[in-house]
Amino acid sequence: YMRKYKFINFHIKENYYLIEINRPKQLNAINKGTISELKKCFTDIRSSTKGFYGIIITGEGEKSFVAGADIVEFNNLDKKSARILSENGHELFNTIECMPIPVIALVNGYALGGGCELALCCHLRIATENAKFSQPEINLGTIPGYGGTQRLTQIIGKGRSLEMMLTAEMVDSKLAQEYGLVNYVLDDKEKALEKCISILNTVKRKSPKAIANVIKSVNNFYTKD
Ligand code: DAK
Repeated sequence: YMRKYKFINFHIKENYYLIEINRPKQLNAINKGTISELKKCFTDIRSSTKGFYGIIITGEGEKSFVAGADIVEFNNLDKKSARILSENGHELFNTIECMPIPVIALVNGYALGGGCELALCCHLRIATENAKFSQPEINLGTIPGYGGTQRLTQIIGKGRSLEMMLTAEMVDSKLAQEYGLVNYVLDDKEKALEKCISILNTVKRKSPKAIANVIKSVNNFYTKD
């Protein structure tokens, strides 16, 4: 049994799962509904990983992975609802980070704000040439709301991470590769998908228990309590 979703497309492939954020008119910005659907989807997957070697998450179309949190929703946020939103985002992104099978972000275009944070909680990032990363929250007078201050710093280091978060400047795919923000850059989405699948085909020959334990142990390096 698998659910139907409104804001995401969920594909069950032969031995991996493919999730597409499907709000192309909003450049796949993630609203509250998308966060809760992703939460349900990853929770379902977590209980049926047998025979599945990974999860690929991407944005519908060629232009954007996720252009951030849905800023239209920000208009009517008060202190309490902002806190709930941030907590829900944190829960989802922690869930993704702790999945027992590898999660690969196929970053096809804009990965801004919450979209960059979504890519960061995945285990690997494979980008297309037109990918652009940024943490522009400072322009809205706030900070990354879903754990980006920690994860970006873990992945690219303090100096680069502070520069991205203080300037809000976009980092293109070439610089992202130099930073180690992405594992690989491919010409287009089709080639990037092939690369994701080829990585998963390599991983699938390993012990599922060892894979889960590698992810768990690496995550432990960053756990403070
Ligand atoms: N939310 C909602 N709609 C969006 C959107 C977004 N983030 N990004 C783009 N769209 C919509 C545009 O409004 C436009 O809609 P229509 O006008 O067609 O109705 C459509 O997508 C196409 O966009 P453009 O016409 O602007 O396309 P361009 O190619 O000209 O420009 C762009 C692409 C990505 C440069 C531009 O769309 C842009 O600057 N978008 C906004 C990017 C952005 O600022 N994202 C937010 C990042 S900050 C927190 C919780 C969460 C967060 C922080 C705190 N707490 C609770 C504490 C997270 C913050 C963020 O994610």
